[in-house]
Parts: sequence; C-alpha cells; structure tokens
Amino acid sequence: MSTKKPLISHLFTADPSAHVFDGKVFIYPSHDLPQDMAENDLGDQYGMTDYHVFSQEHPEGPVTDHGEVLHVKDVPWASRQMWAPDAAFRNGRYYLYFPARDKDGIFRIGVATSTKPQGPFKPEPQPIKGSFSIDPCVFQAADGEFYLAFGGLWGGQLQCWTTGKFVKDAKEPVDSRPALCPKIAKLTPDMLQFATPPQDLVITDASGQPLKGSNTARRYFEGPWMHLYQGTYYLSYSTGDTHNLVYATSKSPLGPFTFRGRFLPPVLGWTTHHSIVEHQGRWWLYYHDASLSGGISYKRSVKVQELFYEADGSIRPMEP
Ligand code: FUB
Repeated sequence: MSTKKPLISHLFTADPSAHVFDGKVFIYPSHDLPQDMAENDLGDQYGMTDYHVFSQEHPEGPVTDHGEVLHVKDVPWASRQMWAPDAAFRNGRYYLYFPARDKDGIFRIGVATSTKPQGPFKPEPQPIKGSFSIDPCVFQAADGEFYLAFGGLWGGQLQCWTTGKFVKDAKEPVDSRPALCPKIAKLTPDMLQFATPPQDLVITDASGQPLKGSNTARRYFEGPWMHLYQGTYYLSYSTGDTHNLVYATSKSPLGPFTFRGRFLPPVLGWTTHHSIVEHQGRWWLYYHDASLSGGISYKRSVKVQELFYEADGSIRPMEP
C-alpha cells in the first residue's frame, strides 16, 4: 500500500530527489521556511537557507532525519535561495548538487561532497564553471558517464540565458516559436565541473516538431528528472504554470525526447516537483504538495507513492 500522507511532518520539505544508496532510500529535498515576503512569479517566497537529508529502509517505512547537512552561510559564493538539490555517488564519494543565487543575484549550481550519503557536505568554493539556472538533476547513463540536467523558467532564470549571456528581464517564447529546453552537460570524472558545454534537451511532439512555447500544458518549465527503464531514457518534469508532471522518452540521454503524457495532475500548491526511483524491483514517485500547510505554496511536504508502467513502457497516470 502506498502512503499519500506527508513523509515528513516536523519540517516543511519539497523538491525530493530520491536515490538508493547502500540499499536504503536517501531523500535530498529543499527545506521550506516561513517567509514574511509577498508571493510573486519570481519565487522570492522560496527563501530556503539549508538542506537536510532523510533516509528510509523502504519507501513505505519511517523516515530518519539526518539533520542539517549544508547551510548557505557555509557556501562562499552563494547569497540566498537554496532551491531543489540532487545527489550522486561515484568512486567512494557522494556529491550534492544545489542551486543558489550568487552575490549578484544570479542562480548558479554548486557542488558539495561527503564520504557518506547522509552528509554533512563540504561545498566547493566556487559554483560549477559555466553553470546557471536551477534544479540540477544528476544521473548516470548506460555508458557509465554522469550528466547534469538543469534549468527552470521565471524565477529560475532559464529565459535569461538564451543569448549565452545573462539578460535580466528576458522572457521565454509563449507563441508558436519552440519552447525553451532544459539543459544537459556531461560531468568531468571528478564530478565537479562540466566536461561539455550545456546543450538543449529538445522535447518534440509525436511528429518530431519541438514543443511550442504556447503549449504550456506540455512544454518544459522546471524540475527535470531522468531515469532509465528497460533501455529507454525517461525525462520527466513540471510544466510550471499549468502544474502538470509530464514525461518524454528517448533512446539517448541527450535526446531528442518525444513527449508521452501526463502522469500526475496538479497538486495542492503552485509548484510540483518530483523524482522517480527503483527500490527492490518496485518503482516510486517522490513528489510534494502543500496539504500539510493548508495550501501555502512555500510550505510544502514530501510524499511518495508507487509508480507503475504499462506494457508499452508508458507511465500509468496517478492521482495525487
Ligand atoms: O523549491 C524552489 C523551487 O520551486 C524549485 O527549485 C522548483 O522546482 C520549484 O519546486
């Protein structure tokens, strides 16, 4: 039986990135905090300052809070807004990837390392060179290489980078022009830098045409997650202002990805953000909603439910 109650109720948590390390599920979420600020489209109300790591023996079991593992005051380059993180394991070390605004207010992606999955994590002194925007998702492709997918519209500043330089008030296309894409870069063997310049993860419709900017029910907004199932790469993400969790598939981690459908309709609260993980042969969707706070969009709670595939590899749609 899946639980739809919040997994964590002593803190507000969001944006859960779940991974199986040493047979246990480790959850790397954002840590939502109370704010005095009015809500706006740039997400100033998401003023998070630290991360906690959580673990479970099983997705249906109790959760252990391993405490604060990284605080913005310990990240030399960062000023505020520690948004959705992700984590990876390679060659005996754990890597925590996290976005934050730098001292100029521009989102960058940083890395912090640990010898344990539950941290604490020690940040690198500088963000990843050439990084920008938010919502890092790190994954290992079938060839053994690690990649970082990332990007988020509006407050996440993805639309500010279309010229290659930061343009503060830039807007994304909302007409028949192709929608903006999430980005992907291969990581260096030490996991600390981009080995390749970020490139577009193109998402097309069934006829191979890139999704249009006007197609807000399907186009990419934020929160990319990549997983491999039966030799196919699944790129799932949030459509942002239309609040869907949707997915697209490809035979290559670099795409192009073909849009497949929605697997989670809008949850209570503005944002929707997730991860998909396999544990002991069963698949699980970790996501958040704002039910515990009665719908306050910046006081969210992580949840989990089992995910099923149909025989053709499509993800069976779920209800939050
Ligand atoms: O939690 C802050 C931001 O809200 C995340 O980075 C986005 O994905 C959205 O969930």
